[in-house]
Amino acid sequence: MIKVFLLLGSNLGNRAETLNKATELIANGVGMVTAKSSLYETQSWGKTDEPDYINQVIVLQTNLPARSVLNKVLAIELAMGRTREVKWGARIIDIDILFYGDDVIDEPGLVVPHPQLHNRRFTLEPLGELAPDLQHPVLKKTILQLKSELKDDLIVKKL
Ligand code: PH2
Ligand code: MG
Ligand code: MG
Repeated sequence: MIKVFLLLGSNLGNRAETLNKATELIANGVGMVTAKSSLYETQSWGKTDEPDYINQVIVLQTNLPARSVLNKVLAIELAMGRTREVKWGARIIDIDILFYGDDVIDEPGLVVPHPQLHNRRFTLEPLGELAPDLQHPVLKKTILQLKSELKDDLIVKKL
């Protein structure tokens, strides 16, 4: 079994309910959900005039290859009404793969570890709650170390 970390995010509609629904769909179709972080209300990163997000990290155990995990979470996004208009635009649901075990993957549409995770407080705070000592397989630093070097000052509030 591979341990997979996913980041969930929503900044439209009933955000908390959306994340719970997404977790349920992931548990039913992708793999066993073994841990969930708290919910965090987070300022929008990248496009700062967007509504605040709720973000959460969940941990999954699965035998599926990374590409299948990706295809399944993209299908869940679509089933939940996700549309893609502008980069970093508001969205009902976004599900990103942060880590797929220790694997380093760089393929079209599938880059793991997530190439931006170390730059984003909205990711490192919930990730640090679940796995502070996890080593980033490319940067060779723990989540705690990455958090201490973080330059992102956008507000991230644990709910
Ligand atoms: N996702 C983005 C862009 N900006 N900001 C926050 N706070 N949370 C997100 O999940 C997020 C974002 C692109 O996927
Ligand atoms: Mg994203
Ligand atoms: Mg995404």
